[in-house]
Amino acid sequence: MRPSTPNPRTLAAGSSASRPRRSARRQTAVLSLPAAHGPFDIVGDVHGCRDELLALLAALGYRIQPQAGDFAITPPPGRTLAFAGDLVDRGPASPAVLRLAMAMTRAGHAFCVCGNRDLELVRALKGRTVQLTRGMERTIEQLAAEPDGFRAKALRFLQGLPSHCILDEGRLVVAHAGLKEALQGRTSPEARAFALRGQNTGKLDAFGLPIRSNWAAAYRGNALVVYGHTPVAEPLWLNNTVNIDTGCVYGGHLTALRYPERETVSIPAQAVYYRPRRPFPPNEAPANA
Ligand SMILES: [Mn+2]
Repeated sequence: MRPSTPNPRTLAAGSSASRPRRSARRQTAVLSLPAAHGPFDIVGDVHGCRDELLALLAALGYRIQPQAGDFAITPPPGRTLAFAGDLVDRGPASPAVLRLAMAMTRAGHAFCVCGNRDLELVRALKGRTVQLTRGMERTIEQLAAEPDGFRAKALRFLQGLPSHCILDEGRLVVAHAGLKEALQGRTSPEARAFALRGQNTGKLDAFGLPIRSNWAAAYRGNALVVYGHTPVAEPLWLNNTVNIDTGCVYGGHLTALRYPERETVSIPAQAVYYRPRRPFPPNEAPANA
């Protein structure tokens, strides 16, 4: 059960709120690029941490040039950036992160899979009632300060994000919450739900939050699955899967996996931007607060 929220509000993007409801259920397909062999730089949950994203891209050898109050970013020759989803929420600069991801995608330098927070923002931008919790309230405020037209552009971008990506002849899968082998390449609601949110065990932890099933422990697939969604103190390798959400927005690190090198590069957060209900790093006593 979701907790009730103090202040449900809506934020419409242009006129999209008046569009037929049917469009809300549009399924975004799997992005299948078997001929894309990389090399790739796959970035974990950014959650609006623009400064750390720029520092990470610089560390990965991307050229960053200021341009009209923003940045033009060029990958090292041959490399492509991939975002593992959850670009937004909780952090200080979600619109700037969206702008960066949108520009790089448009230029063919990046692609991005959808995260559960990205999907929730789609709902908000369509004028649906959303819960202003878990950092969504900050994103809504930040978006309200953006020029006209930006929200509609962001909505188009976010709506087009695939549930997961299959790359390099099927040897590499990028999915926000990971994806078990049987669901890889599938467009079913089950596959989409798994890729965006993972699977819960039906039990709650001491913080009243759902305990997620550890799909990676049972994973025996041939594809390397790169994912995020559940913050970990350090990149977590298990059975040909790797979790690269190292909790930047919680004061951890922003991490990228270089593929096929299978090396991770991490940049420390400049601040604790958000305090989660479940303490970060995991398995550490909650801070006195
Ligand atoms: Mn997530």
